Amino acid sequence: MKYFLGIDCSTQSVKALVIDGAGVVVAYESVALPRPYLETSDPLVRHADPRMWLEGVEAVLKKLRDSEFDMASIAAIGGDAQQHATVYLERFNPLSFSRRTSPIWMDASTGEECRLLDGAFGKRMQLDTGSPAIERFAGPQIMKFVRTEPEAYARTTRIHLLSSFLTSWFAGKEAGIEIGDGAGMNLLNLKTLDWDPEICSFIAPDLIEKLPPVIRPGTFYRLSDRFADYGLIPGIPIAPFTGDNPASLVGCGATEPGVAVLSLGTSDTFFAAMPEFRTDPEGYGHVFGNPLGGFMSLACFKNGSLAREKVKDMLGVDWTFFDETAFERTEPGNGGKRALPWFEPEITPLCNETGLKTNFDWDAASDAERIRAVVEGQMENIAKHTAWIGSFKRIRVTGGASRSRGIREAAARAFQTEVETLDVVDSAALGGALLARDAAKRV
Ligand code: XUL
Repeated sequence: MKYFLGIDCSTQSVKALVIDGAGVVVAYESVALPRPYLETSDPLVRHADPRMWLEGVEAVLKKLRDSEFDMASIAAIGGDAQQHATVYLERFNPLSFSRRTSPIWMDASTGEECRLLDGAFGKRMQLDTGSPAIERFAGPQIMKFVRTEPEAYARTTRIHLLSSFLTSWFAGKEAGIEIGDGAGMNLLNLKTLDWDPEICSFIAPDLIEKLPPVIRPGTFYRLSDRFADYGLIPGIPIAPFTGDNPASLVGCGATEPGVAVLSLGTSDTFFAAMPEFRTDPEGYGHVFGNPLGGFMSLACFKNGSLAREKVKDMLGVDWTFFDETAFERTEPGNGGKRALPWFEPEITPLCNETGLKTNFDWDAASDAERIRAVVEGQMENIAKHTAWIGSFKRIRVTGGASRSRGIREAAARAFQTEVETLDVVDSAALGGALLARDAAKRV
C-alpha cells in the first residue's frame, strides 16, 4: 500500500498527517513549537527562530517513525507553512543564516515601509500583486531588513519563504517558491506570474537575484538521502510546500469556485477559489495562488482563537460554557451588545491600538452576554470584510473552534447562509498530503 505524507508547519505546532490513495487519514502526529515567537517589548514586532521550525519538522518525523508507522510506505511528501514568514540565508549548505530571526505573519512593524511602497506604486501594487503593501508580507519585511541591517542584507544570498525553505530542507537543495504562497509577498506580479522587477528593485537593486525562482503548479522535487534516517525512501517526490491557507483550500475540497471556507484557527481566515483574480476595493483582503492553478481570495483576522481563549480565561469559564452554555443563556443579537477582542494589533480592519473594544458596559454584563458579544462581534466583522469575495449558498467552517455550536450559529446569522462543519483533523496538513498524492501521479 502507498501512502502520502502532509507536513503542516504552523504558528504553534508542526503536524504530520498521512493519507492512503483514497484520501483517508491513516496516521497523525503533532508536536508543539516551544516559542511560536520571541517575546519583545514592542507588540508590533513578532519574530521566531528559524531553527525551531526545522527542529519541529524533524521531531514530528521522529514521532511518526516511533509510532511504528512504516515510513518506507510513504510514496510522496507535501506540506505547507504559516504564510509570510521569511528566512534569510548566507549559505544553504552548510546551513548558515544571515538574519538570526525570521519575521512571521504576526509582525506589524513595517508601517513605514508600506507607506514608502504605497507612495512609489500606489494602486498598481494591489492591482498587480493582489494586495496593497501589507505589513506582514515579505516585500515590506525585506525592505525593513535592507534599511535597518544593510550589512546583514549584503551577506544574504537567498531569501526564502518558510514554505520554500522547508521544500529545500526536504530536497537537500534550494527550491523555488510556488505561486500559492508567493502571492503573499507583494513581490509577485500575478499578471506575469513572475517577480515584479520594478517593485523588487525599489526594495533593493539586487533583491531579484536573492529570491528563489517562481515555480508553476506541477513542479516537484526529490527527497534528499538524509531522510533515510527516518526510514523514508530517498528520491520520493516532494510537492513544493505552500502556505497554510492555500493548503487548506485543497484540504477543504474548495479548489473549485462556489464554496467558501471559514477557518477558525490562531488567525481566523475566510477564503474561496477564484478563477480570475479580483481585488478587495477596501484593500484588506488578498489574492493568493490556488496550488492547483488559478487564484484564491483570502481575508485574515489576526485575533482568532487565541483571542477567544484569552476571553475565556479572563472570565474564568471552561470551553463548554464558552461554546454552548453562554448561547443557551442569551438571545441571538444579544440586545445589540458587541465586542471585538483585539488583543493583538488587528489586520482586518487595520487597527494597531490593542484592547477589548465594546459598545456596552462590559463590567455590568453577565459572562454569557460578554461571550456572545465577542463571538457575534467577530463573525459580523468577518462577514462585513469579506462581502467583496461574493455571496455563497453554503460556507464550510473548519478549525478547532468550529466545534462550537455558538460560533457556528453566529456565523450562519452574520453571513445569512447555511453553515456546514468540515470534519477534517487538520485541513492544511490534509491539503499537503493531497498535493503529495498529486505529485506522485505526475512522476
Ligand atoms: C494569512 C495569514 C495567516 C497565516 C497563519 O495571510 O497571515 O493566516 O498564514 O498561519
